[in-house]
Amino acid sequence: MLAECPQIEDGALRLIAEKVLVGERLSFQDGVTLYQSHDLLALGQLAHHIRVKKHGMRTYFNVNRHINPTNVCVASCKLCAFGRKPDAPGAYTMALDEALRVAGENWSEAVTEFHIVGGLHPDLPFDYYLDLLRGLKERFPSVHLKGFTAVEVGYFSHVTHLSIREVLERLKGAGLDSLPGGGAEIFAPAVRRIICDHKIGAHTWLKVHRLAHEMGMHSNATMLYGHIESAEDRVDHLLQLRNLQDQTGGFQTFIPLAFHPAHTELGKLLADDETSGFTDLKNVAVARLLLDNFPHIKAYWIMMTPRVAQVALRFGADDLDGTVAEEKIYHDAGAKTPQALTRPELIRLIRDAGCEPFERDTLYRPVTRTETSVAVQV
Ligand code: V47
Repeated sequence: MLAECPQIEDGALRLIAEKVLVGERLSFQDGVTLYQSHDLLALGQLAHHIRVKKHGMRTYFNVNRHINPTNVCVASCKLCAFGRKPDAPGAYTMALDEALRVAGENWSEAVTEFHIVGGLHPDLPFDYYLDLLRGLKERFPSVHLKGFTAVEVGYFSHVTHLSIREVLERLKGAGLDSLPGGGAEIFAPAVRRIICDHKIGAHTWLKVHRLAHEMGMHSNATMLYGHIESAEDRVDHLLQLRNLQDQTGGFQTFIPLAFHPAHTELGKLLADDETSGFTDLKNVAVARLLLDNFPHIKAYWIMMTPRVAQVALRFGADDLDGTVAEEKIYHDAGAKTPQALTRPELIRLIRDAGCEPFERDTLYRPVTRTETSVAVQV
């Protein structure tokens, strides 16, 4: 394939290309070199090579729904526009029956996943979350419950005085099937102190995921980029994830998340506005190249727009996430993307990019549909 990339002029990048082509693991320094490179097409071509080796042109998506039971949050993370103090305008907390009603809105047989995350509420008892999971499982037994970031799990442990393992066991016992990848941000303590001072540190984030994997649950991982972090911080973050994955194999998907500055304290500190399409594609490609043991890289269309997410399918990504209905965290931070896409819209984006749509459940098993079940769209 090097013959197919004669345009790689940078000697260091050519050496990395050779490693990628023989399946050799990339080093910390390789990661920094990749981030420093502006040869996006070369990065994309190498990442696409790995994507094709792992998945061919198959491109995964699912039909899911986000449920954010509360935006009330004791933390005041500078990166976040979603969290509110209890008495602040726009603060909300759903009563249990309301959360169950929201889950069932526009309900169709097509939904296979509820993605449940929220703020760190000062007063809601842990039983609220257990009852929510039980209620969802009872009403929607076929739907996978992916919920609670490691930050929420750490907070539940803090307020209940239960160990993290016990919290996870109780959540699992109430119906939780897997964990989403949120709250990872950037592991480097100096950056974390500024962007999300009130959150658990890297050690606890990784511990929550390690324990979940040991208990047989899968999870995802994210990285928030495009703020004050350096290339070295990003590579360090990715390699810490790769290291845990070597030990547990429990991660399914990595999702690079671009920082959206609107209505955030962090946004006021930054000279630059939103990330560029170039940076978004680079982060997808570098993640695909460094995270050799992660099965999937997700181009989260909500965050990078459907247009850039579609292009990312040829820069290392093999998953577009899902229909999402209805996203709040990014839209509170100024995202101009729609709050939902339909199944046919996702399929069209994938086909347009010359890829093969593959509807999956949360565990990447195929979802087969009858004529009637796809006739009802979310
Ligand atoms: O952890 C919060 C990020 C994450 C902002 O696991 C922000 O399948 C940008 O983790 N600008 C939550 N990002 C979203 C998340 C996620 C999304 C889709 C799929 C999955 C999955 C996980 O959103 C937070 C934080 O990193 N975030 N505020 C902001 N202003």
